[in-house]
Amino acid sequence: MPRLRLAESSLLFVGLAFCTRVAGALSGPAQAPISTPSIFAPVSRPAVVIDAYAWLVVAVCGVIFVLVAGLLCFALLRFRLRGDDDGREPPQVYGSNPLELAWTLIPLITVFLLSLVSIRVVGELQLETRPPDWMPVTVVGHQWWWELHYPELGITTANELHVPVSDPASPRPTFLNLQSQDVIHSFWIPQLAGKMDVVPGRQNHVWVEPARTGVYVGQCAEYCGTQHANMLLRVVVHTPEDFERWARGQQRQAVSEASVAEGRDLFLRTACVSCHTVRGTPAAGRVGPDLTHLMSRATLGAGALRNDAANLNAWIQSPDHFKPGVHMPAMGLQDAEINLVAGFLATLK
Ligand code: HEC
Ligand SMILES: [Cu+2]
Repeated sequence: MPRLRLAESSLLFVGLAFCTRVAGALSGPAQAPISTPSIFAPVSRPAVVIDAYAWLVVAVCGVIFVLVAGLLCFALLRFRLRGDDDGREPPQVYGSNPLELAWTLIPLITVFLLSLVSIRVVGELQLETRPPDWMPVTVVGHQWWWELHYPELGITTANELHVPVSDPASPRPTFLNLQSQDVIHSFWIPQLAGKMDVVPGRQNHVWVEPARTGVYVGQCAEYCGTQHANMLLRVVVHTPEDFERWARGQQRQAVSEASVAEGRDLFLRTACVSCHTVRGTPAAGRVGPDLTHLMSRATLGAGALRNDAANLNAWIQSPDHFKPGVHMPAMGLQDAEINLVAGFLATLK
């Protein structure tokens, strides 16, 4: 009974949609501008197209469900066992060509029409012809954080993707080239685009074209080890002017002679440099996130904790406390040394 199974899943889908809306309404104003990562509140083209397509399928399946369930209920009531029945089976009817034809052709036509729509939607998601104003970003999935490169702008950062808002009149989509450093991850920002696996040795692609500024949260969507749940991603959608400002800030070198020299020297003498890069210093490690503009990010450890002075100290002292199993060791520094190093990092705006 494939139609019934479809109907069941669409009912589940509608139920989930409803619960998400109710939960959204109950939870009140979300913490400031970060919107709930719901696939039912798309703000960017691939997600909008997928949302519309999903509702079309739900509507078609809903009609089928109502028809089938209605007929079933009708038959149950109309032909139920009544008091005046003699209990004998009514005459059975075998073979009706019009009926056979109807329940073969109607599902066939339905599936055929839906597949035509699917093909069109898949084509649209590929976006073969790119508008002139597109921006490339390379995303590298690591256990358990995201490395981000802007090849045209010469920017490297982590866990926070900044993109310009896209005006439908002159679209500015961002094309993401997805790679993995270790295992399979999955890149997913529910409000902006569908999920896309991030596979070692392969380059997958996804694009976003956000129509509204704001902060949209995403999450690795393929189990990738113990800290999979703490592999969050933020997408900050800026006005064009703000995006330029952000990009210029990132291109700048944050280290200067005026940087807290003691903390900087200690950082450079510690094994931190074999895993982290700070542009403008000899630190050029690639194992962990680029720290050149650490303080321009809102979180530490891919969303594990808020990025402030106290948390920075606590993280350096014991990253494992916040992300058990994390690939950054506690370096066994004295409290005073941690203060110095954190003091230096806190200047990297
Ligand atoms: C063996 C490699 C390694 C060493 C050594 C190392 N780190 Fe890390 N570090 C990492 C990795 C990997 C992460 C990302 C962890 C995650 O989010 O899962 C990280 C994350 C961080 C972060 C958070 C960055 C962000 O944007 O979320 C800071 C800050 C940091 N390290 C500072 C330091 C300091 C300071 C030292 C030296 C005392 C150090 N690290 C030594 C690998 C290392
Ligand atoms: Cu992952």
